[in-house]
Amino acid sequence: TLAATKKAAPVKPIPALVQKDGKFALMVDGAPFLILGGQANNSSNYPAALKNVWPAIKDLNANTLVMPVAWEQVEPVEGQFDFSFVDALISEARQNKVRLVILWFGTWKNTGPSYTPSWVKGDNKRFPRLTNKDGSLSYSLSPLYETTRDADKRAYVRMMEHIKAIDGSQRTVIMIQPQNEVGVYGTARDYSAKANALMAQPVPQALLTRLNKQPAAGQNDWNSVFGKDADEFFHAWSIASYVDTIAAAGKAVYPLPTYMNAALKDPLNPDSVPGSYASGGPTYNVIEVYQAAAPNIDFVAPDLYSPGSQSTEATLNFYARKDNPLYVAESGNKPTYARFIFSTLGRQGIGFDPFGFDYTGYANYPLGTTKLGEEMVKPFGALYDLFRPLERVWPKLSFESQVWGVSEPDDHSAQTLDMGPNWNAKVTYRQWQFGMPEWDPENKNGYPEGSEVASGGVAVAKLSDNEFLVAGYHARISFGAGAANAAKGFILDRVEEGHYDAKGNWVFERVWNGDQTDYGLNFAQARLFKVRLATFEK
Ligand code: N0T
Repeated sequence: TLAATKKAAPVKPIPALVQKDGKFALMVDGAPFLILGGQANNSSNYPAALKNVWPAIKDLNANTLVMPVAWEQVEPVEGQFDFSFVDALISEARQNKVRLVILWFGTWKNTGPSYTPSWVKGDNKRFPRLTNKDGSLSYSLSPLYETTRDADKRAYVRMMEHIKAIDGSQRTVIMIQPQNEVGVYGTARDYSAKANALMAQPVPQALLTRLNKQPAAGQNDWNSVFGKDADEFFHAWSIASYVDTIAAAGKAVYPLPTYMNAALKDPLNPDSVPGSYASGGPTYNVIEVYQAAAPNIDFVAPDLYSPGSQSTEATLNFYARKDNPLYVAESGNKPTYARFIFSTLGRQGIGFDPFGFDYTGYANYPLGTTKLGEEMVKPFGALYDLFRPLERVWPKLSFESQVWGVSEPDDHSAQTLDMGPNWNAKVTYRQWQFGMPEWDPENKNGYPEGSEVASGGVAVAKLSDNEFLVAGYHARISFGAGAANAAKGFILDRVEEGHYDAKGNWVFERVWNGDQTDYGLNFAQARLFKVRLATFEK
C-alpha cells in the first residue's frame, strides 16, 4: 500500500570525531564538516541578546555559532532547572541554518567560579576554593571535592538530557566544551592539607603508563616522579579527572564530541612558571596528562590571544598532533588573526572559531579589535566566504588526501610548501600582481596599500597526483618541479577558476592564462583555483 512505502525520515547519525592514520574528521550528518565558527561574547547567552548575535554570524558567513550556557542560568536554585535559553538558542540556530557548539560555563570559566550559581559561589564550606602556597585562599575552586564535581555534573547531565530530547534527531548541536579555560592563576596547584596528602600518594598508573615512567618502589609519589613539574602535573591531573567524570556522565546520556580549551602557556618560553599562566589547564606541556586522565575528552584546543605569527605557529604545532586534532577554540577578533585559518587548515585543522562575534556593542580590545559591527566582522568574513562553500569538500580532502597551508608571517617572508617528491610551491606576500617589488627594483609604488599588516595565506589540497585545489588571499603562489621531476621541464598545464556547488561538484568558470598566470598566480582577492601541474621531457 501507499502508506507502507512512506518511510520515516532517517535519524541523522550523531556528530562524531573519527580518526584514521593520525588524521581526523569531525563527522556531522555522517560526513566530514569544517567548523567555520564565530563565538559570541560571554554575556550573550540570554534570549534577549540573540537578536544581536545572528546578524553578526550571518555577516561572518559562519556555519557554526559557539555559545556559552552557564550553570548559574540553568540552576539558579539548587535542584531547579531552567533550559529556556537552550530552547531559544537551538530553535533560532535552526532558523538561521547554523550549527551550535555549546560551552558549559561551570566550575571554571577563565579559571574562576563566576558562572557558578550563587548557592555555589557563596558556600566555600561545601564547594571549597583551593589554597595558595602561602596558605591564603585562592579565588579558584579546588578540583579535589566530589561535592563540587557532582553538583556541576548533575547540572551538566541535565543539560545533555535536554539537548538530546530536543535535538537528538536534528543534530543542530555538534560539539560540547565542558568548562572554559580551566586551571588557576597565581599558584601551581591546591596546597591544602588534602592536596598535600594526595601528592604523597602514588602517581596513578594510567599517568605513569602514558608518560612511560617506571618509578622504583617507594619513589612513586608525585614529587619523586615529576620533580619540578609535580605541582602543575598534579593540578592538571586533578582538573582533567574532574572534568572527565562530568564529560563521561554527559556522554552516557548523549555522546557528542567533547573538547577542552586552553589559556595558553607561552610556546616560546618553556621556562615560564605555572601560575603565571593558567596552571593545570590543558597547556601544551600537559597534553599527555590530559589524555591519560580524561579519555572522555576527545581533544584539547588552543585559545589564540598572542598575535605574533611565530608564537601562533608554535602553538598550532603543539596542538596539531597525530593523537590530537587541531581546532582553534578561540582567537582574538583583530583582523590579524583571520589569516591563521590557513595555517590551521594546513595542519588538518577541523575548525576555526574566533571570539567576540556579535553585535552587542562590546569590543574586547586589547585581546581583540577596537572596532564594532561589520568592520570587526569583515576581515574574517572575507576568508569564510572563501571556505564556506568548501565546508564539506575541504575536510574530506583533509581526512582522505593531503593538505598544506601557510599564513603570512609578521615579517612577510616567503614560505615553501613541502609537497612531496613531485612538486613544490613557494608562497610570497606583499607584492604587486606582476611580482614587484622583487623583480623590478624601480617599482615606484612600493608595496601594495594596506599590506604592512600581514593578512595573507594559501591553502592547498591534493585532488589527484597532478591536480590541486588552491585557495588563497593576499598572496602569490608559484609551483615548481620537486626533486623527482628535477630533470624535466615544469609547466602550469591549466588553471581553472571556479567554485563548488551545494552537492560538492566543481563548477568551472574560466581558465586563467596569459598575464593572469605568466607572472605568477595571484590572490589579490580571495580566490579558488583548480590547478593542473605538468612536466615535459627536455
Ligand atoms: C578568553 C576570552 C573570553 C597574551 C577573552 C582569554 C573567553 C575566554 N580568555 O576575551 O573571556 O571566554 O576563553 C584569556 C587571554 C589571556 C591573555 C593572553 C595575553
